[in-house]
Order: sequence, then structure tokens, then C-alpha cells
Amino acid sequence: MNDSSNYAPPKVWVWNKANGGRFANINRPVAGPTHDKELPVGRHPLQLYSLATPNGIKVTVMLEELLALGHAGAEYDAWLIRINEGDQFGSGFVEANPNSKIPALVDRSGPAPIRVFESGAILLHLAEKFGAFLPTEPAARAECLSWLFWQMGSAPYLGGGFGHFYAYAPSKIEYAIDRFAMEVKRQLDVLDRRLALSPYLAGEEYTIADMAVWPWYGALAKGLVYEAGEFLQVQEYTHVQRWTDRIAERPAVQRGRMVNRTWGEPSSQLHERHEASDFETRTQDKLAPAA
Ligand SMILES: N[C@@H](CCC(=O)N[C@@H](CS)C(=O)NCC(=O)O)C(=O)O
Repeated sequence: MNDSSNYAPPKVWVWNKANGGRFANINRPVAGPTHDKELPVGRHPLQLYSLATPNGIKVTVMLEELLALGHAGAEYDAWLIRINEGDQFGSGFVEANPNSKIPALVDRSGPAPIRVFESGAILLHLAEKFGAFLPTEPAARAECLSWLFWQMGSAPYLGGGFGHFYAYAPSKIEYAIDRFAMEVKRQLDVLDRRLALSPYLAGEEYTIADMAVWPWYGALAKGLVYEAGEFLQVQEYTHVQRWTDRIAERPAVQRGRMVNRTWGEPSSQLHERHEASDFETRTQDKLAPAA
């Protein structure tokens, strides 16, 4: 590979499989399935196919919050999709999400299954289905949806931009790191100024906007993604810090972040969730205790 100072793009881009980087083994320039594999289906109305990345956690937190509110119809099976092993390119997964990215939800509560992909669409689908975590008063609803869609547009600069070039790219490119560090700090400031005015993003109430933003920017604020806390001086965003801590205290959030998690403390990993009791009985410390 050329280094950034002497690279001149050719007339026609060609796929160089050996271009390096953390996700080189799964990145490709075409869509569609690579192999036949049906998705499993459990007994609950909602079937989730996911992994506990920030995008995955948004949905498991929402489902646990709905169950905590007493919505039995939000019972779900959470199946593990190992994206590093290419599970997102199996034919069944691609039918659920043609974009081949977790999370994907299949809602089997009605006469015909409904597929929903994109975490924001899944949060909205669930919020409308259960009438929860989405304000009905027009101004608050608009504020909630604005922050929900802000996350969808902003996080790619954090993950695909800053995180990729700061943590994953095979070489450190100053221009790229500078550009995306500046944007991510600007985004943190956007959130900080908003959270100086109200406890949650949409106002007084905790909503799907917080569920979408917290797994990315809350984790960033605590130095838990890309080991970039010091680099970005995240402690300066005091309102983001307060909001992050408050959300982290919620029991449903603590459960949701464990689902489909395959790294970290064994007691924090619930690879698949099929019953509420799985949090007590099926974490990795219980299933595979250290020898
Ligand atoms: N905008 C999408 C992003 C989903 C996404 O990027 N998922 C990542 C994991 S966090 C993924 O599945 N990557 C696998 C791949 O790119 O092949 C959403 O919010 O659902």
C-alpha cells in the first residue's frame, strides 16, 4: 500500500483485498449474501439478530426498558450475529437486512413477519408499537425524533471517521485524525450544550433519542471506545458526563448492554437471550466457568 503522501488514485478504483485495517477480512465492495444460512426463530414475538456493539445495544436496551414497563409483548429472542466471522452475509440475515449490518429485527407478532433494519427504524417501530419512550406532544416528539436522526447522521463520523483512523487504520494519517477529532469534539459540544438545558435529549423524559445516542457518545465520554478519552479530553463535557452516568444507573440499561456481548468480563456476557432468567443463569461465568 502507498503511504498517504505519495498516493495518486488510479483512473478506476480496484479492490485491493490486502489493504489492511481492522475489518479488512469482512469489508467488500458488493452487497448480497455470500452463503446460504437460515436464521433461527425462537418462541417470542420479537426476534433480534445482533451483537453488543453500540448499534446493537440501542435495541436490547429498548427491549429491556419495555419489559421493565410491563409490556409482555416485548419478549424477545436475541440471536448472536458474529460480524467478524461474516454471519451478516448469510442468506437469512440478508433477507432481514439487505444492508448486512446488525441489528436486524423480525417482528412476528402479527399475521405476517415484518422485518426492520437500521437501529433508528427499529427503535421507532418499537416505540410506536408499544406507545412508549416517544413523546406524543408534538414539540417533544419533534425534539425526540430530531435527536434520534441526529445520531444516525453523526455517529458515522465518530465510528467510521474518527474511530477508524485513530484506532483501526493500518497507518496513522494526521490529516484524517485531525479532521475527525475536530468533528467529534464539535458533536460532543453539541450534546453538552443541549444537555445543559434539560436532563435528557428530548426534554424532561428519557426517550429513544437517549437510547440511540448513549451507547456511542456515553461510551466515548467514559473513554470506553477507541481508548480516546484523554486524546479528546472528554471530561470537559460535564453535562454529557452527568447524562451518561444517570442512564448507566438504569437496570434495563445494565441488562441490555450484556445481551449478545462476546467480550469483557465473563459475568457481563450473555451471548444469547431467550428468557428473562438468562441474565442470572446463562452469562459466560456460569456457562463456561474458568477452569
Ligand atoms: N446505521 C446502522 C449501522 C449498523 C452498523 O454499522 N453495524 C455494524 C456493527 S456496529 C455492522 O454490523 N458491521 C458489519 C459490517 O459492516 O459488515 C444502524 O444504525 O443500524
